[in-house]
Amino acid sequence: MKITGTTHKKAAEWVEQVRQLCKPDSVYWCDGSDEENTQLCDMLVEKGTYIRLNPEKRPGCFLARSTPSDVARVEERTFICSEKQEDAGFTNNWKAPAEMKAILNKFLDGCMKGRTMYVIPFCMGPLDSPLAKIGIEITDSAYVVTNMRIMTIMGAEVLKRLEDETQGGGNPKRDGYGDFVPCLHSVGAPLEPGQKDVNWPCNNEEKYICHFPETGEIISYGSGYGGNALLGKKCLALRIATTKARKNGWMAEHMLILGVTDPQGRKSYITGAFPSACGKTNLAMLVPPAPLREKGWKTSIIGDDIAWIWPHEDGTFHAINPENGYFGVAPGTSYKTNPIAMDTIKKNVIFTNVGLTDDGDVWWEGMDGEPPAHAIDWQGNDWTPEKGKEGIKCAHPNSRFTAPAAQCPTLDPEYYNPEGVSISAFLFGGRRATTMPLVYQSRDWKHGVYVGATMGSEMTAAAFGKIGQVRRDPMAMKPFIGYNVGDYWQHWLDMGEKTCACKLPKIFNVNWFRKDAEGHFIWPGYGDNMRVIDWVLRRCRGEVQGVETKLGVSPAYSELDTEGLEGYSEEQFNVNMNLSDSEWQAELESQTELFNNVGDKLPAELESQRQTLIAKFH
Ligand code: SAT
Ligand code: MN
Repeated sequence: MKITGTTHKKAAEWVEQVRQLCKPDSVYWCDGSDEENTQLCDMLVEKGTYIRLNPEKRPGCFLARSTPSDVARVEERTFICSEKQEDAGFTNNWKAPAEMKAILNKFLDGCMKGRTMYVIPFCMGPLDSPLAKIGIEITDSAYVVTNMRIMTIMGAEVLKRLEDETQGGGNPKRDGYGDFVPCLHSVGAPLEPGQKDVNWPCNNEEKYICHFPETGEIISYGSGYGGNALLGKKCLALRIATTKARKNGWMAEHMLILGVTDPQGRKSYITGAFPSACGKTNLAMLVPPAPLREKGWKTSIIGDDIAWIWPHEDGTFHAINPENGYFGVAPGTSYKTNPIAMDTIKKNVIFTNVGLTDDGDVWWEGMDGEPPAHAIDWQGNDWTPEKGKEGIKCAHPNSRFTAPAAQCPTLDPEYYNPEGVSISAFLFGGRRATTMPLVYQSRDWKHGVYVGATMGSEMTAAAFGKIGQVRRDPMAMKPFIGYNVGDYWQHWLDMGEKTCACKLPKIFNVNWFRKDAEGHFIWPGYGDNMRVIDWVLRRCRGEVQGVETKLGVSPAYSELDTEGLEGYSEEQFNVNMNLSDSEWQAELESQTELFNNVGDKLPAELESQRQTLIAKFH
């Protein structure tokens, strides 16, 4: 169904206003149809932005290569533009809205010259969900359109819903009913008449990823990559959503949602927040180890990145995944580490910045089998395993696949449920070689909030500081909280009052990455993490006692299902669970830096939680 405009007055006016400012050659309203997608992909192939992969090996798949300067989110260029600086807080860059709008308007004026302006109506979350958010992204990138089509519900159906809402249709309980989130994106590369376009247009000098929480707008300029450009994801579903969630009593979190069926056939759901490089996507797609599978354990996935959570009428917290696809890191993904992901990305996938094999398939570091004898790397150069030995990567470390959730073989049927799923437990977990035990349950909600707030992870890449150094990443949300982190923690504490303690999700901390004295990982990780989740779920049901420790409740060795787990003795378990007074004194001391940075907005409760632990580990 072709669309040419909308009866939604505010949307129509906004699109016209943007058209006048950005001055594109033409305006195109996306209907989200297959035909439209085929046309856009064909056009991108013709332009050179997309390479069509071998239809026998990867049907319906394309490869895009970005410019080397545009390969990831740019946190230094990401801004929260609230009226008051204190409403952005120390985790965000800040500029006053009027000042930022003045800067942006200069760049936006004529920024789409020579290009088509695409209007993308999209919805995050099932259309009928009370938490669903309708957005309209305006972009001058067809690459963005084709990715948004995978990552969101997109097109005519969404626009019709928005229009219907002005007539009383749809779900009147939807947060944001009748309205939409305006998301403006430009690659910032206008074309002069006759000027030939490049494969990956972007602006190498200027990038601005801006959020206006008070008016709920997003404006992104200069980048065409990932979360900078697919505005439904980190910009809407996290930064803007956190501000709406705070106002309206729900939570927008950087969490996976995993379904687990136990041998009795009982289904439970947990969510988990993990900083980057801690195996979040692998956990979301976890396959239980053979002995547990044989007993009847099964897993399913709802989400791998973002959870929207609210106190449901049934008294428990429910969650939906606002996304419609997976934008996953390719390198390291293999049948060994993540068979579910490998099966999800067989067709209809957009690959960005991975390697291209001579037979028209994709390749990246860590894929199963031998590296190809020859390939084209992500920058378009010849690549051989010899080059690999010299440290030249075939795929960029942040290369991605964009794959439809519906293609995931273990997608949970409740993924489509507008009411979401009831959550039994929240997991927090960073990468820590020392200090943190394999798993413990926090004493209560408030203690759990403290555990999440002080979460830290050792860096595996030099991007954020020294390798091995602990970077604090509260709730894995440091770059994604759209307001002051102190207020965000207070919101978490307040959420604990929304229902009786017995119905709140139980909060656990896990650490898959502890090392022994020789520097080896103690816990095997990957699928075996199911054994920890089994204990977590039995704790939630009150079926195991656990043992009290200075931190909370941890499993007794006998409570952990270790069947078939070779080489994990009780002795190793004890090393895995050990709490060292000196390590904990250092840990608690190092948390002061974070708390001092938060300053006046630090909820007293969190410092009091820290003091309680200091007294225990003195
Ligand atoms: O590029 S995204 O922001 O979508 C993914 C990530 O960097 O976490
Ligand atoms: Mn993420």
